[in-house]
Amino acid sequence: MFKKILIANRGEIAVRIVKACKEMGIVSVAVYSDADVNSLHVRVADEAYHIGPSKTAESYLNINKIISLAKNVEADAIHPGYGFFSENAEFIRKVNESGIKFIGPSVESVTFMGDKTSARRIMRENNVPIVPGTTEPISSISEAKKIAEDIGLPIMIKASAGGGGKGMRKVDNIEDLESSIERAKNESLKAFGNSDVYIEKFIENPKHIEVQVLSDEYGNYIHLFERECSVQRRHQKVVEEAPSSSITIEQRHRVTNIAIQAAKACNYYNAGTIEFLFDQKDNFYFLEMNTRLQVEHPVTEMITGVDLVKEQIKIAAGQKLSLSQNDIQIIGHSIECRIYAEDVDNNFAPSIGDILHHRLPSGPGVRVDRGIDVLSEVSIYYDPMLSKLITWGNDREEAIQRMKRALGEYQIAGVKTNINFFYWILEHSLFLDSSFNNNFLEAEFMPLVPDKWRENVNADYKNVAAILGAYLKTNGKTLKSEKLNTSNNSSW
Ligand code: MV4
Repeated sequence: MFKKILIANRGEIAVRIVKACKEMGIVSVAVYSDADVNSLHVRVADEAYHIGPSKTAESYLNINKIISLAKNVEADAIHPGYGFFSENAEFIRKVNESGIKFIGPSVESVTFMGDKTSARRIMRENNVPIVPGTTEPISSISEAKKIAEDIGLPIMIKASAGGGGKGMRKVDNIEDLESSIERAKNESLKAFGNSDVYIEKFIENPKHIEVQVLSDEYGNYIHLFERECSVQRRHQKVVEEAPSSSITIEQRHRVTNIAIQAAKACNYYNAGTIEFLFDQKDNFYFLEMNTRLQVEHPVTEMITGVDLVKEQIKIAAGQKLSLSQNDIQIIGHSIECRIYAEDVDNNFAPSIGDILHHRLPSGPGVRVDRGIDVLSEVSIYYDPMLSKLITWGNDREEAIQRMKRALGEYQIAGVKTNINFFYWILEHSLFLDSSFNNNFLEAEFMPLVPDKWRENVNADYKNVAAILGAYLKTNGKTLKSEKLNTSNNSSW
């Protein structure tokens, strides 16, 4: 087993990885930029090293600095977390060449799955259903026209180097095809340094269902069931849950089997996720494979009891999977809310500032994965996600009730948060009966007038955080403590 792991990341996921290291008796090494001097991951790791300025390109995304630091501190492995270097083939290759172990998949798996057209080709060759469309980049407008006519409009134009919805464009009319392709190519070139785009049939109102897989370096594969992530805003997931309450046992059986086939198709090892679009005609279509640990991994941990980060570390250390498929059972239901420092009523603009007060929810079935603490700072440089609030219940209803109870206990002051927004989601009839699809927030929330949506939220659960923040800022002089009772106060 490794003696020392360098964590090439920050925030809540770095803190999460430190926890796994501690449980395994492995020394954890944090890295941090100027802006992260006071960050929680720096405080909890066994060792912490400054790696440069706040801009990610000069710190968290500086390959040479991170690898040479890992060598200097004699780390025997690097965990990339998610984002940053987690799916960067050049980084993985250089880590491997340095003799340090990368905790994640091979360069080849990441390369094949990173190019979305090559991923589609590999999946098709291995009988994994893909969305109808092209498996090579578009080479001419006339070719694109013919394909669009064959599969029928509307279609999606997607960037080969994209993923997660970046560089995606819907085309409804054939007259718009040429200009849409031109624009998609330009955007893709700017965003990814590659202008290749391909075509997919547009799937109407799908659900996003993804399957967690684990595999070792000896060809053993298991799945840990699915997560439902259909509540998204601008391709950012907002609420995730496991298992999905929109699929039958037969559909679960089918999609998990397809996911294992997909992982085998690229000789995958370590933790990975296969994303599917699930349409209204009972089809699962391969969308992409995420070759990393995902933000929403805790809901899978909560329903299976498996610690995915520890499993990742064991696999990278060359151990065989100690779990077989029969060991993995779904127990209960889990939901995750991504708590962001943002202003919901100002188009979800990031809310920057110092964390003046932070008190976490607790009690039965509650977990918080956080990257912040009192006196840490939400800066402009990084994603403003503060924490992930995760609940577990014997069934979905209990998980939802616990989530609402925990949201009410969550106190944070210094930045605006989206905490109250979750009551609106968790009390919505489409969420409650699981009939929501990918269009849910766009159709149901975005048309609402700012601030008016709060009137539809059950007052019993309203969060005290905003008022508490105002209270702290005034040192208790102007606001009396009874104002903290929010049950008939509309200014929260
Ligand atoms: C699609 C689609 C419809 N048809 N592809 C891909 C990445 C994901 N973040 C959004 N993606 C979509 N790809 C085809 N061919 C619709 C979406 C989509 C979506 C999918 C699942 C959950 C939420 C979504 C929100 C907007 C668009």
